[in-house]
Amino acid sequence: MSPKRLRRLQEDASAWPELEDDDIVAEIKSAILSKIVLVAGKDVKHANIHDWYIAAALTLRDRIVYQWFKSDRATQNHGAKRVYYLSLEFLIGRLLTDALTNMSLMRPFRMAIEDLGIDFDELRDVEPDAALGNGGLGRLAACFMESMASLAIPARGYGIRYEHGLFRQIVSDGWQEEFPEQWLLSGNPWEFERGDVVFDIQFGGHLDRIEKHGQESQTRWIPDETIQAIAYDTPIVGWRGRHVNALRLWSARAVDPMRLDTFNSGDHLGAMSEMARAQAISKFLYPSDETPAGRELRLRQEYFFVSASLQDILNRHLYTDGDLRSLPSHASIQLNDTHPSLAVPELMRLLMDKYHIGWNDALDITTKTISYTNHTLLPEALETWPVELFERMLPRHLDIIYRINVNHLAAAEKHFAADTRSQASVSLIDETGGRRVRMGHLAFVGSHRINGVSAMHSELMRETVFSDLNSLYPDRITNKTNGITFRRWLHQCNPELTSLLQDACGAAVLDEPERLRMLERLSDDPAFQQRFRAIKRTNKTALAQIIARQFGIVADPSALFDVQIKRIHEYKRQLLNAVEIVALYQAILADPQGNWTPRVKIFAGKAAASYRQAKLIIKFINDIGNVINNDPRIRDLLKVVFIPNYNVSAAEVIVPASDLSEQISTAGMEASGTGNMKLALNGAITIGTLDGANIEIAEHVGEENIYIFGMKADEVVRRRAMGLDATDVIASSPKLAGVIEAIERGVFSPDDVSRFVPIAHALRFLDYYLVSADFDDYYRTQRAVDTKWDSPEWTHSSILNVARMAWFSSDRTIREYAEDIWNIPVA
Ligand code: T68
Repeated sequence: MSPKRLRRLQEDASAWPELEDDDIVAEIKSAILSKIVLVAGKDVKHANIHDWYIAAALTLRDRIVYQWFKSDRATQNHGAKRVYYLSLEFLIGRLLTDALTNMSLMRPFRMAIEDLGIDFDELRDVEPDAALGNGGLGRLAACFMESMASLAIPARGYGIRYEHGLFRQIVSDGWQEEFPEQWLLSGNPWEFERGDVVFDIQFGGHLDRIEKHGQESQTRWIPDETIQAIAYDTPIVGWRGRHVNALRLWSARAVDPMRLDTFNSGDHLGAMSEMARAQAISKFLYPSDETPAGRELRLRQEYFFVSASLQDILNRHLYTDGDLRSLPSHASIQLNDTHPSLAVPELMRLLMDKYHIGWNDALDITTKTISYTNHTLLPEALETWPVELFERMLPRHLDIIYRINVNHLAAAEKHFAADTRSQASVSLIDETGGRRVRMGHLAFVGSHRINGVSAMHSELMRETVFSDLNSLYPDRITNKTNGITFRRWLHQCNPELTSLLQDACGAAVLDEPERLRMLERLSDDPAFQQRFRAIKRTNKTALAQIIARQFGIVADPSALFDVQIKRIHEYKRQLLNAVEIVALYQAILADPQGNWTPRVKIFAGKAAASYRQAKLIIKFINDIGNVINNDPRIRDLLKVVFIPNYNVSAAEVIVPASDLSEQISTAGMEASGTGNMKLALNGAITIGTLDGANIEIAEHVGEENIYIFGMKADEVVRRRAMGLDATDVIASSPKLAGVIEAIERGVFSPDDVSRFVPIAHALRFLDYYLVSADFDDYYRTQRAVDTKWDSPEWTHSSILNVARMAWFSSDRTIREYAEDIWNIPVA
């Protein structure tokens, strides 16, 4: 088969059945074999599994490239508007299976690889996760990239090519330890280094003001440090391979590799210090912000990738259009959180200082082009930077921010009249306790649209953090509830369920998720229920085997798999889950012959390296697991498993194997959540609070098919206003009191009785996250789960969860962005 015919087959979805054609398999085999020889430079008989992976990835990449060119040409020919998605994080995971499914080449590749005598699953597992993100925000960016490609929206993601992604978590004696992650160690077959796409990024120095007679004075920035940004492009293939976009990640380097004079004088390390300083920028994801040096590096990262991306965007626009005034009709720049907020002053600077556009036009172009997504209202996560640091690192940007602020405050003065509190609250500069630049405000004022990520979160944005800005600029805040890509989070991670869904709803369900609704009529059909349950059982068995192999813990696949997988954070309340486990343990001990539902409690997640309480919670989960898993009186009715090093690939195994999805954040604190969507889509029933997108999930799946408990957001506010002491709730809850006493007696830490005293103390006196206040309701709700578990009613609800999740596809979310924010037509 000619490559031409193969490409035609890939492009034409109706030719899909032909893809089993032996010719295609033969063609792929021969391409892989030649990569082993020509790229790895090895005789086939010496190739190791890693060589096979690289050869397979490159073979696939060759086929993607043609599609990529085609997509680019089409965009150019139609003069289509492009989206630029600026994000410091892209939590991509593995790309091989993603690209294979989207190119409709999974079956022939699998056959070719197996024919070559290589185990496909083993080959797939060789690929390291690209973990260029911390959690939900980074994963959302990756889902959005896939959806934009699937919807054929011309888009480019911009970020940093971190040499080390999110740390590798090892759990040693129950404690989290962090190790550097090395995803690039053995090369990255997906990326193209663009040696010719290089931009200068400048820092520091001072400003010169040039007074021009009778004109606006001009400001010139004389920076004193220059480094370079080099582009690396990774193709992102959309569903059915119809469209391919690029993710462009920047790597930092010094202008000169070393100072020769210093080297020759004998100072070999000193000669390379400039290189080290430059390269530090793209070395690590989110360096610790505990030290001033760490914070400064973070701001350098933010400016570095914003400046490189904007220079690139403007270059491309000038090349295709020639007039920067038309930028807003050809480009939409979406800021993923405040991390790229410097795009506002940087775009202003480039337009004014480099392209000589006047202030008013520059501001108009900027606000019409940029929009901003907010992902958190937690005060400690709202980014601000000391004015002093700005002055030193980015004096021209501070100058521009001040000028934006002057105009903005004049409008605020008019709007708020005598209300000086509101005037101060909208200022881009926080004057309370050391002057700081408010990055969220900067992004807000420099954007035409600001969005939250769930209905409740967007409403809270209007009511709390941005209420005054909202009153000054009404209608700027809009909601775009998050979504997930079904290709990765259903089709790839749960192929058996996907094939059942195709049987039940027609093959078109892969393209039209609304068809999942057709499951509703089958939700009580015993034969269908049985098939549905069998698939869940198979997925659970696979997970149980991993758990047995890695931790020596026996997890019975017939038990309820109760799963909490996400970053470890106090507001996400893994502690509430753990406290409930202890209460259940005590209840089983008190009534060993009771009719208890067997459960496996599964946790996975990383804590920020500097977050002590979160790391103590990890230790707590592991220690209670140690006691409970080894207590013969429990007769395996309750197991606790902490799966280390949670990442995208681990999620792809855990999600399809879950029965119960723990979404138990303190109401008002989780902006949206997206794990909640992945789990429900795979048939897990949610136990959760009325927080973030849980509320919308409840509306879609129906309140009979979800377990809601706990205080609502307004009740949380009222309860906190009464103080954080939980003595009252503990006094009225013998179960909670029993748990806290056991913790204090050292039942779970016999080697160090005081280890968990900080946890007990928080439960008693510092109940900011309302773990104690919500405990009884949570415990009660878990017992309702027990009652329904493993019944036809349970399966019915589980099926209805799958049937009613279509709305949570990130395709829907992206369509809404395209329509309301980017003004881009979607086919
Ligand atoms: C998450 N935010 C939200 N932040 O917590 C989650 N923050 O509710 C939401 O579903 C998700 O965003 C997507 O909208 C984060 O993940 C970060 O990871 C982060 C990283 C650096 C600095 C601050």
